[in-house]
Amino acid sequence: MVSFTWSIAILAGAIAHQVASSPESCASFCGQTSIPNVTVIASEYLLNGSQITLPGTVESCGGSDLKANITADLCRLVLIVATTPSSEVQIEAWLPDAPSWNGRSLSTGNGGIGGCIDYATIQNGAGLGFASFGTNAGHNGSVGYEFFLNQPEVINDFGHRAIHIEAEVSKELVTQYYGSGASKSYYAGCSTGGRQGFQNAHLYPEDFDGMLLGSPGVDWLHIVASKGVLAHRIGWPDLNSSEYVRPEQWPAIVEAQIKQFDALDGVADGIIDEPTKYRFDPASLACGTGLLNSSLCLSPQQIASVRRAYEPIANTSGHIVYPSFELGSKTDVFSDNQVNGTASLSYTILEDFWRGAIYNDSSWTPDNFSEFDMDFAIQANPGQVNAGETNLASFYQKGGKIISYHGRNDETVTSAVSERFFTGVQSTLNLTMDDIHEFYRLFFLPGMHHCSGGLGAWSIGNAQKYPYDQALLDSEHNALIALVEWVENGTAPEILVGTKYENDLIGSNITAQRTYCPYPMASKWDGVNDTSLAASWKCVSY
Ligand SMILES: *[C@@H]1O[C@H](CO)[C@@H](O)[C@H](O)[C@H]1NC(C)=O
Ligand SMILES: *[C@@H]1O[C@H](CO)[C@@H](O)[C@H](O)[C@H]1NC(C)=O
Ligand SMILES: *[C@@H]1O[C@H](CO)[C@@H](O)[C@H](O)[C@H]1NC(C)=O
Ligand SMILES: *[C@@H]1O[C@H](CO)[C@@H](O)[C@H](O)[C@H]1NC(C)=O
Ligand SMILES: *[C@@H]1O[C@H](CO)[C@@H](O)[C@H](O)[C@H]1NC(C)=O
Ligand SMILES: *[C@@H]1O[C@H](CO)[C@@H](O)[C@H](O)[C@H]1NC(C)=O
Ligand SMILES: *[C@@H]1O[C@H](CO)[C@@H](O)[C@H](O)[C@H]1NC(C)=O
Ligand SMILES: *[C@@H]1O[C@H](CO)[C@@H](O)[C@H](O)[C@H]1NC(C)=O
Ligand SMILES: *[C@@H]1O[C@H](CO)[C@@H](O)[C@H](O)[C@H]1NC(C)=O
Ligand SMILES: *[C@@H]1O[C@H](CO)[C@@H](O)[C@H](O)[C@H]1NC(C)=O
Ligand SMILES: *[C@@H]1O[C@H](CO)[C@@H](O)[C@H](O)[C@H]1NC(C)=O
Ligand SMILES: CC(=O)N[C@H]1CO[C@H](CO)[C@@H](O)[C@@H]1O
Repeated sequence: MVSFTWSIAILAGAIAHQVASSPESCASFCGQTSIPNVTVIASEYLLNGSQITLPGTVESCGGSDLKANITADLCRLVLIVATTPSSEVQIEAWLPDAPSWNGRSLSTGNGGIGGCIDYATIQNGAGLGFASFGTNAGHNGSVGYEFFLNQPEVINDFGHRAIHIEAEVSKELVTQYYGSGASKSYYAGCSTGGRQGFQNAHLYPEDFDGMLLGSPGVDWLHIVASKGVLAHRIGWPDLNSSEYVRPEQWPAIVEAQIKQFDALDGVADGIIDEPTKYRFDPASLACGTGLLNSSLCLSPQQIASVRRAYEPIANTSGHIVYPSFELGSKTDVFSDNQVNGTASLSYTILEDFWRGAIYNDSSWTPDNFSEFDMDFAIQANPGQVNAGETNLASFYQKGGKIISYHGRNDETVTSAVSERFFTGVQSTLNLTMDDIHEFYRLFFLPGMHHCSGGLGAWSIGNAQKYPYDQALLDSEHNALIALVEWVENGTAPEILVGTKYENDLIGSNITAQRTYCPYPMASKWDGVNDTSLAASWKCVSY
């Protein structure tokens, strides 16, 4: 249990840092800096409560209408860092005035194929007093492939370099701006941001003291490839084939899974708490059984397709390399695959990345995608993007801490990926469960989609999700605060409490809360009390 508030912690952090910061000191940070390869292209002093527009933002990062909320009186800097003669990253820095600076720094990552600064996490971080940083990972835009064509160094930035550069530049900048370095350096990211974090802990263990890593896309190439493999398993791109299962059939298939498995965890709430425990047989949805009407029921060939869709993925030499798709999760990432009767995969990252970075071929399409294309990508591993490396020994030995979380209803990164990675780190480092829990704790959140959203009580101060609930800024309800207390006070998070709000609007009326537990413990209803109260959920070992 927590017994002190975050505001006390902020003050404790700030005492040592009474250095002046002001519009003048902000303005003085413009142009060339003494940090090698770094140019400040914009500096502006902004007041808490104001809102800024970000003109020039590319469409897929929010467009010219993109706005950001200023959450402290701060100095905002925009930096360009030349990473090689043919590549550069853009870094966003929000530096709260010295009185509200908590003495720490917070860096952030990206999503998908990157290219967008994570303003949501920066806003949250600056609001708590962190000197907060973001990066475009070396290119602008989260859709497209042109930025990767013939640009191996841009791929290197996205693949492994951008977060390291962000960490180094942020350390230098904090020292120059405040006159003293950050007491601790943190990182928070989700999805690709989670991948970047784990990879950074492996490659550059000195960069951060604590990392909050959501729904991590470790083994990124298999994650992306799986969308193409599963689409082909259900008959795509031949929309007329007898194997093809149409988009409108999938919600009924997922509904049937929820009907069958939901209550087995003790609570009929529409949430399958542990989807990896079950196997689903679609035979009950066959035409003629009466469960589904004539427009949705499955033919024998379609039943075989659905079975295949829920099998794990093996590479071309027969080794299972990617776990089964999550039961109870919406299937759009592979089943939303036609536009007006023409085959077209809505999950565009596959085509973009294989075009731009794997094959360097702007005419490539995933129409004939197979496990050969998957294996080829794993072999090539451009920019070291795959990031499945479980050797976190240096990060562990220096005392770094990782809180990871993953929704059990994640359609994009199957949550079993986190289970496999955690177990992999444990075995690579030869750690007992107590040992690994000294530095790495994984929390599963049943009913959470990818990074946020879903039926579950998913709000835990998630990375990439603005705003924080100002009434719940404590180490039980906010995972970043829990991380700080673990790193700085040695208080490891025994539980996290997730919150569900009316209309899923963070900060509005609370409709439910639930206790979550470090894996391999799981959260189970006590069988008696109100399921919408956190205290009714206990950590149990399965
Ligand atoms: C900024 O804050 C307002 C008011 O709280 C909110 O409605 C809006 O969504 C926020 N915008 C961003 C970009 O976070
Ligand atoms: C920013 O303004 C909000 C709203 O007035 C306030 O709650 C918050 O404490 C301020 N933040 C800082 C860092 O001053
Ligand atoms: C500056 O960039 C060049 C490549 O453009 C690189 O060789 C050099 O190491 C960089 N300097 C530092 C201090 O990072
Ligand atoms: C990204 O966009 C910014 C302007 O918002 C620009 O300064 C920068 O050069 C662009 N980066 C790349 C790699 O195109
Ligand atoms: C599918 O069948 C329809 C009509 O039966 C036909 O118009 C269409 O061209 C076929 N599409 C393909 C990709 O074969
Ligand atoms: C089949 O069921 C779906 C969902 O309940 C409904 O939208 C659709 O109209 C039904 N089709 C027929 C042919 O009854
Ligand atoms: C699909 O059809 C709709 C309605 O006819 C049209 O508005 C839309 O542009 C079409 N989309 C594509 C990609 O052709
Ligand atoms: C398949 O996966 C196994 C285990 O990771 C690996 O040893 C093997 O080289 C892979 N085969 C191919 C063709 O990539
Ligand atoms: C793993 O650790 C155990 C003690 O916890 C030790 O007995 C064993 O030799 C270690 N194995 C390896 C391969 O280091
Ligand atoms: C650490 O613990 C002390 C005493 O329990 C408390 O006063 C302080 O606020 C804590 N700091 C953080 C960052 O949690
Ligand atoms: C929150 O709950 C109160 C009391 O039940 C109600 O009056 C209010 O309308 C609710 N607020 C919202 C935003 O729904
Ligand atoms: C936390 C909580 O509310 N516990 C209650 C659960 O139900 C039992 C039996 O009704 C009560 O005794 C507990 O106080």
